[in-house]
Amino acid sequence: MSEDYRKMWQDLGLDLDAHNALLNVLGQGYQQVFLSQQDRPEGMGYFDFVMSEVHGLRIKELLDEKAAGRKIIGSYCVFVPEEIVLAADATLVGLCSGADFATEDVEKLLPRNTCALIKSSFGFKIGKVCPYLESADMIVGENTCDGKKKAYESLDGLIDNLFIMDLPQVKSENGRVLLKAEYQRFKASLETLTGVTVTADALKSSICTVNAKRAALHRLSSLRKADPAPISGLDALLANQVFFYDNPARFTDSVNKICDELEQRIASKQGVFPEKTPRILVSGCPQAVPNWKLPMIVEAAGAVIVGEESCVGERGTRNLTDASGETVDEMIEAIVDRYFKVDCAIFTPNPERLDHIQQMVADYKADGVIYYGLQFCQPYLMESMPVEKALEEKNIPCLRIETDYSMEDVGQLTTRVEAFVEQLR
Ligand code: BJ8
Repeated sequence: MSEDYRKMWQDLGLDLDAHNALLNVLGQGYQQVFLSQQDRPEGMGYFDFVMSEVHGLRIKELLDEKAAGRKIIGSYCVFVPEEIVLAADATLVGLCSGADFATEDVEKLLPRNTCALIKSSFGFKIGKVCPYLESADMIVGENTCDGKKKAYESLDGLIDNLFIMDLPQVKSENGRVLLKAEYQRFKASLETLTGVTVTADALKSSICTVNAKRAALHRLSSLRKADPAPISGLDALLANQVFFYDNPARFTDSVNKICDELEQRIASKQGVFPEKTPRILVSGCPQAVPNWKLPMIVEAAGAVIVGEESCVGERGTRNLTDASGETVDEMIEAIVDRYFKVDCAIFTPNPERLDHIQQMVADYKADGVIYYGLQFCQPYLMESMPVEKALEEKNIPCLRIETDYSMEDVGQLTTRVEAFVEQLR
């Protein structure tokens, strides 16, 4: 560890011992899971570098931006519109929440039966181990599931500038009105924080920037339709995870470079798994960095993941925002249109999600679906019932997995996944 980095973390108020312990676990996990894969696309070298510098160079870049007067906004949900953040001359970072930390202390503030994602966000704050969280000038919490909603009440005492965004739960006209009002309130709050008024030009440019990074991921997704699969599910998930905190233009460029390489692989029928390897779609809760447990198990079991119906995946990135508006209001309308299509399980009813899962099965030629639910996540576990029913009616095999971030159930999950993969052969 360089002295510069140590000083940077110290200045952010991180607990250095705890932070180092986290970085060690992260580094070892990454090495074990990613670097042991065979025949990876060369372009993944960029993401290996990003991961090795996740608490280093990227944090330094953000701190340099702050020193130049730019504000950093942290978020826990894909409903927070990056377009508006960029247009207000600020930078958005997703706060990952994909690992257990300080669990004992967290359970003094939250009930034990809270999902791992929420507990993780608290653990990173209480343990003072997340440089993104500590460098943020504003954190956005959103009223989505009950767990998050109530957890933000407790987080409010731990975080200085917490902006709570109220989100609709029904896709009605009233729901849309609420979303627009909340995005306008968010815009006003950002303008106060940054001292920058969002202009039509800035908003148009930021819409194009975010569209470009989503379009790069659409291109990557589309290449995963090929058989043999040109990229592993693990590597594709990593690209979807890095989407949340990398510099947008550099991310877009790097994903497009991988896509160029994958196109050549497809042309020469070069795959990371042999042709006719069982193909799996993962559907359900978000898998945030460094939660690589499920794809690690699935791909070690001899199947390949070809898509993620998830907020760290296609649910979060599909649909571009119409950039043709000429006024700020017209473009806010377009942003509302785009985000209102996100089919999170907090919506009731939520038939679009069922349709999307079936569409993805067809598009990616998946042989089966693994429904991924975090323990105690009511919205996604409840919604697994209609999803399983709809898939069963179409004779699409589905395996429901309910788990957390611990490694205790890896053996048991491996047995179940292996049996499922066998069934697909
Ligand atoms: S738009 S999925 S990112 S809310 S796993 S905390 S739902 S109990 S994360 Fe999400 Fe936004 Fe929806 Fe996407 Fe609650 Fe479930 Fe925990 Fe969850």
